[in-house]
Amino acid sequence: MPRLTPETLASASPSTRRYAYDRGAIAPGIVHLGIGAFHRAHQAVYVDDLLAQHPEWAIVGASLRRPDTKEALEPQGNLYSVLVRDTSGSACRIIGSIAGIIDATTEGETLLELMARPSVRIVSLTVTEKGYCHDPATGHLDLAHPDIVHDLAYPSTPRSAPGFLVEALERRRRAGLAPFTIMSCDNLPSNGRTAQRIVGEFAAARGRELAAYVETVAFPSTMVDRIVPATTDADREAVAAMLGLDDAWPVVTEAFSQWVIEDHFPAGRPPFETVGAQVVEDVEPFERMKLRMLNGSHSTLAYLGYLAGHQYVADAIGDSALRDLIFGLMTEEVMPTLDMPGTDLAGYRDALLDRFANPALRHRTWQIAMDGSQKLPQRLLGTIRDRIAAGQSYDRLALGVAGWMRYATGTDEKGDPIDVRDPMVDRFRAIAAEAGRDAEPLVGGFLGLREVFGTDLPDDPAFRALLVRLLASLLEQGAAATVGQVK
Ligand code: CS2
Repeated sequence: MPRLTPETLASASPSTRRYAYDRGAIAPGIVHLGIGAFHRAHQAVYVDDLLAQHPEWAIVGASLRRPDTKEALEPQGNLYSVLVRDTSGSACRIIGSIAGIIDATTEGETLLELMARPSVRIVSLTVTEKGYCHDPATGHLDLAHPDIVHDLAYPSTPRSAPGFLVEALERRRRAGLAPFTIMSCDNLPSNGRTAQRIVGEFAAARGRELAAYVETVAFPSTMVDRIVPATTDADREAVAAMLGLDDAWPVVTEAFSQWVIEDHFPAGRPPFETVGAQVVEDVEPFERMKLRMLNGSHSTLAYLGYLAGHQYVADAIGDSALRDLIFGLMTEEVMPTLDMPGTDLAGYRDALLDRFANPALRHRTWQIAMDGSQKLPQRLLGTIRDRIAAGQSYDRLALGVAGWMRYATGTDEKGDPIDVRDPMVDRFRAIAAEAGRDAEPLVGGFLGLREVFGTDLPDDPAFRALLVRLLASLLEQGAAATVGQVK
């Protein structure tokens, strides 16, 4: 089968929607760091809808870790397809908004030169939680992080996102240019403020004048939402059958998509509101709602679902005990912590339960379980803190945390190893090796991870005792039985 390229595009199956502009006339106004599946199914689609009217806002995407996206898409002229799937069927669309891809591991200088060009006015980010090289409990830059140590020693050949951002800003400063706007699209609390703190601290470590310039940078917060599981070979085959062309790396997603953007772009922005994004004064209530409701539920389902033997989210939410747990977690424990006048939170919850149940998306619990140390604070622990402060119960949220601890021990309920992916996995191994299968020392060991739990939660005796009880039950009775008991 021929490969998807600008030349073969005309032969794609006529039912396929495709970009509606002259790609020869588009120019990059956005540089995006972290061009993974999520970005390609989310921001790049919104931009694809804009380019016919606003050709100056195309995207050049960069990968900071691996060359694989560039290797897959460059032979396709950076065209790729987005396959939307749910119970009502599937639809394929070809996206043209990626004007170029840079492999930052070998082309760092090309990336920095581009970021320093006046025509680039936005640098956006989906580098995942760990890409911020920060301490998740406090939100401050981790100055001992190996990539940060490297980037401060060799600032003109950076590896990390903060390193690239600050070096590019330094070049703009020296050239007498205005800064670009930095738009975080990661699932972090107040992601704009978090990015600002980290980039500001990195700049301060480089020098005073640079730090002063970085203070003039705008960091709008955003809330992003679209479920995008990792692409599989079966997805590639499905796309090829629909297109009549081979696409080396399509992305598969749901119909739902949401993007809420804080309106703070002094260097200019595309009219995102004309293509379905919500441009608002204050994003934080939306972010908190999404992180606590969607992602908090997702992580809880991922750990407990994995332990109970569910490979996919749709199977986990199809398990009535887990569904009851997630329904109760959102209704009883999360919704009361959210202050969202005018938002139908029960409707939002019900829509989430439907989205999780989408049988056409094969979203692995193992995928969501990744990087728990970076995710737990904003997904579960912040809510627990609010519940403790209000003197209210949080058993279901605590079960999510205990599920994470059980998962992080690295052995499943059959005694088989779990492939735990997390920047702190070596510390999990040491904790599990020392504590064995005894809940009390395990909880003590995990709560000792201050980067995750801060200093307040480990000192709360009721929180600790609840975790010990739940983890003991997970170890002795297993996830399925324990989930059924927590009300
Ligand atoms: C998921 C998210 O992998 C994960 O941790 O919870 O990627 C989730 O699918 C997105 O935030 C949905 O918008």
